[in-house]
Amino acid sequence: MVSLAKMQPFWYFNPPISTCPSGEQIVNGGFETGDFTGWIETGNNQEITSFDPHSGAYCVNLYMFQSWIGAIKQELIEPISYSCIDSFTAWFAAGQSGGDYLTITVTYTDDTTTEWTEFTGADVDWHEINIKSHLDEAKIVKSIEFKMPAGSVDVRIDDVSLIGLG
Ligand SMILES: [Ca+2]
Repeated sequence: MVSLAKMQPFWYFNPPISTCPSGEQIVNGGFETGDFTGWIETGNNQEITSFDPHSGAYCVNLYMFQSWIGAIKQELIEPISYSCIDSFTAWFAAGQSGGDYLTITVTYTDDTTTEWTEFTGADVDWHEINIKSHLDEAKIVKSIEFKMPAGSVDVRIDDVSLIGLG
């Protein structure tokens, strides 16, 4: 006679364990501290501004001045695999000078990167970037950087968000 114990499905003994981090993984993604808390200023020209933020009281403005460019980067508190990412988004808009470009660079734990450039269109409206849709599904994200490509002038960023599935 077969015992009941032997008839238990495999998952009874090996329940799936989620190791994904939960909730918001970006520190100060809306810049509402009014400073660069959580971010590394990797360029020369970046400032917190209260000019028309996407939400709250502040956003960040990357701008060009005397050929120096603006850039900011955030190292995640904990690297996160693609399969653990529920959503990864940001909002960006041209500054007061019109349509402009923004380069996004995601770095993985093996130090390879995914990099692409977005264009605001010729207006000052906010646009959402679906960062997750650009990612390498086989890799683990460790940082994200926003910078102005050469020839760009004035770009705002707000509400950077990475939600974990845990
Ligand atoms: Ca904000």
